[in-house]
Amino acid sequence: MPESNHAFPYDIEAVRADFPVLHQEHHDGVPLVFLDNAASSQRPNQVIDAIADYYRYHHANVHRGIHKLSEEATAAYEGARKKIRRFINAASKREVIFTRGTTESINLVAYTWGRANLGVGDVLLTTEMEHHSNIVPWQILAQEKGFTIRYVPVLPDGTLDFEAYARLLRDEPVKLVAVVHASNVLGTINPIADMARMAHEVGALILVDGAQSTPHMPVDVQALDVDFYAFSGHKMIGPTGIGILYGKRDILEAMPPWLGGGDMIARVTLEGSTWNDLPYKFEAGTPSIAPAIGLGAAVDYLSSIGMEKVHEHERIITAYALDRLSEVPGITVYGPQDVANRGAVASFTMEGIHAHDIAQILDAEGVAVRAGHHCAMPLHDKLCVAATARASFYLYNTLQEVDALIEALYKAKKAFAL
Ligand code: 7TS
Repeated sequence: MPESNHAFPYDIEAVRADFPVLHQEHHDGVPLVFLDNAASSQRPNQVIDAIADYYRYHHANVHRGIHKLSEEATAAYEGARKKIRRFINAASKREVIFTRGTTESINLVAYTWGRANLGVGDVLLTTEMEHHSNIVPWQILAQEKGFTIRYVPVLPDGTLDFEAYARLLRDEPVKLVAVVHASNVLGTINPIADMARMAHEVGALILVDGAQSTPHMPVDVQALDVDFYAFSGHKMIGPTGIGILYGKRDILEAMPPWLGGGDMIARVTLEGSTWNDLPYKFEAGTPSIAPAIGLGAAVDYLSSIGMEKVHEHERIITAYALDRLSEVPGITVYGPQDVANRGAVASFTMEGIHAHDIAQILDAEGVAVRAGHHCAMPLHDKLCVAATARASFYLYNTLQEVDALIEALYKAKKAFAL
């Protein structure tokens, strides 16, 4: 068991000092222990300052004005896109589309690529461990287009059933695999490079939901060889209302646009319109300029630490959390036990106490966790639980905060006379 935060690969106190929200008292003198990072992370001063600086000194609409402010805003907005391209190693900035977040990115693919390419007789293959945002858009489209959705089962150890994946790819006319990189409930990290190779072998494309992976580990879209990759800014110390859809250039070029309006056109006549180049074809209207710039600053911050180190910190803290949770009588933790293939979330149930009651008692102790189905109802059905409590960690969390969680859980047991 690591005894101190010196085991971490970077100076955790220096990182914490950058996040003002962490230094408040929650209820009457109880320090805040923020363990709800899978829902949304906190922001450092560097991100807050980048947004404030933009609004104070550089704001104008982008891609339009000939004046200086518009040029500055455009340079900052496009500069953020370049930073994000580097962060995920996309081949070109044309492959990096700004959206409102993971949900919108997946919907974009569903309503453009999906609507043009999926029909009666086709199969879309997804999994039982998806967030609703990688299930519901496909269900809505399937009702319209008549294709079939099949689900790769989750095994009792919290990993995907790869025999079933191989069999479904072999036996079914799969056109698209839509899979999560890291589960927001189980923590499972799926072997995306292998899954992409297998999908491509049968001529299918692969879309990856990277909402819980991009913030926590190095992501290289070219090494993974994925066709689409979606993620959100707010889970990676960036602003809300901004996210990314990465897509391979030739696939994006062939896709029809989604939202129509300003910026996404090359020429408009009363008879019809032609489309702008990538990525603008998919960015209709005035974009979320300040959030994009904030996301650029978030990427700078994460890169300055190094994503390998962020991941290493999370492996240490998750191993410690799993270890300490297993000491608490009556607790069941879901997902793989091996932290090599697991992200920094620990979802659990406690015998005799509902997940919502756990979260409420923890809150009184200053410990913020989420309780519920975490937008993964089919997975909770599979686990045969209505709700779990979830502690999720990020780059600023400490071993002492895990200890605070465990102490608060013992208080919950006491409150319920267990
Ligand atoms: N995919 C996964 C795996 C997620 O965890 C989430 C959000 C999303 C997609 C949707 O992201 P959004 O930014 O478009 O909303 N997950 C959670 C969660 O676990 N608790 O709150 C939100």
